[in-house]
Formats: sequence, structure tokens, C-alpha cells
Amino acid sequence: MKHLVTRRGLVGSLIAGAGLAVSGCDRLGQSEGFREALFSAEKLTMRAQRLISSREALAREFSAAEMSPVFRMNGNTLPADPAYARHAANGFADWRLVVDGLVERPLALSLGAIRALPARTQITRHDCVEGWSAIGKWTGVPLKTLLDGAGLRDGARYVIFHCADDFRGTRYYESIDLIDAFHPQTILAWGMNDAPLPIGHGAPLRLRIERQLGYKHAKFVTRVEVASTFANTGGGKGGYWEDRVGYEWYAGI
Ligand SMILES: Nc1nc2c(c(=O)[nH]1)N[C@H]1C(S)=C(S)[C@@H](COP(=O)(O)O)O[C@H]1N2
Ligand SMILES: [Mo]
Repeated sequence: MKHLVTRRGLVGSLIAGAGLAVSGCDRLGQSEGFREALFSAEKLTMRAQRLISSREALAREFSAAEMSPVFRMNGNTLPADPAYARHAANGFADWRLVVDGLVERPLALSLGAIRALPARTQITRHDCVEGWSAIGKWTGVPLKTLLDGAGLRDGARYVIFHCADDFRGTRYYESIDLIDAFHPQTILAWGMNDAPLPIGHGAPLRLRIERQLGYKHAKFVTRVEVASTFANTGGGKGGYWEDRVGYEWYAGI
């Protein structure tokens, strides 16, 4: 529940600051300037709160009738890594998802173990920065479940997704903050449109992070790393395309 601490930390410290001023300084309470300062602190709290709640709002979900007949595959559709090929050839039976970094209990989970966890299904619209969209149905484990299972350690601020595929030797990766990591629609999907996740769409496991653009939705995820910073990963900008062509790290839609 560290994310709650983080959120309360921000809003809480603003409230605490205003509260201390009121109880400690009665005389100041008479002055016009002080009242103005107090009100602006309240406004700041409110604004911070709004900012955070809008990040927590759900992305729109659609009905089955609205699903796209064709959902395009984009970026890499088959990792070149020989280890990936071996895993794919035996149905990912020996494949493991690693959850490590700033966690109390590092995990190595089989696909079977992940599929046995309570799942969430959502029909959402995928928006690619290149200008196409598609509505699909995704089923997977909420990232929150895995993070709660591993237990975040002090200093945890980001979740970095390491992928099995590369572009000319540079592995694909992505990163998100804890607000998005604990968002109810942020899932590691193993199913798409009521079938196992196809390889082209990121089998055996891909991220769905519904409040952000397509390139944040890491496919072929092999490792979920909890970290205090993403400055030391790849080129330091938080994702493959962020490093390579300067796409925004926070790709809100
Ligand atoms: N590992 C990995 N993840 C990736 C990509 C990729 O090339 N490799 N492409 C991204 C982009 S730009 C988009 S739009 C989506 C495409 O997902 P899809 O193939 O299921 O349509 O995956 C994203 N995640
Ligand atoms: Mo994309």
C-alpha cells in the first residue's frame, strides 16, 4: 500500500502545512495576508487532489459489439531471441515472469500461476501515436496484485518492464509511475478477445495501461522491475521510443 502513502504524502503535507499555521499562530489569523495564504494553500491541496483523481479515473470501456473486427499488430511481432523461441515452442510451460528490484520478496511466476490469479477483463480502445486505434478485449492479472504480492520497499517510485524483443540489439522496455502501476485497469494481459494472447500481440504477457498511448503497452514482458528511478535503464528516458525518438514518457490520452 506504499502508493497510498505516496499520494497521501503529497496531499497530506499540504494539509498539514496549512493546519500547523492555523493552530500555531492565532494572531496571524487576523491578518488579511495570512487568510489569503491559507486559502491559496487550500486551493493548492484541491488542485493536487484533482490532478491525482483525474490520473485515477478509469479509461472508457466498450461493449462487445464495439470490438474492432481486426486489431492491427504493431512494432515487433516476433522476438528474435532464441530463448523466446524455445519458450514459444513449448507453450511457455517453462517461462517465468520475474518481479524484482525494490521489493521485499522477488517473484518468479509461471504463466500457469499468473493465470490462476484473479483476473480482470476490459474492452478498451488502443491508440497508437502513429494514428490508428482499435478496440479489443483484454484479460489479465492486475499489476497491483503482483506488486502487493512482492511488497514494495522504501524508495520504490517506478515500475520498469523489460521485454524479450529488440530493435537491432536494443531491448524494448517501458516504465510507469506507481499511480499508473496501481490503477485498476493496469493489467498484465495473457488473454485477448477471449483467446490466449497471440505472439504478435505480445505473448505470453503484455502490459495494458489504458490511460496512455500504445507504445507504453510493453509486449513480451519478461521482467517487472521496481525501481527508484529509470535514469539508469537504457538511454535514461524511461522507454525504448522515449530514448530513440523522444516520445513523451507520460503519454496520457
Ligand atoms: N515489446 C514491445 N512492446 C511494444 C512494441 C514493441 O515493438 N515491442 N510496440 C508498441 C507499440 S508502438 C504499439 S502501438 C503496441 C502495439 O500492440 P499490438 O501489436 O498488440 O497492436 O505495442 C507497443 N508495445
Ligand atoms: Mo504505437
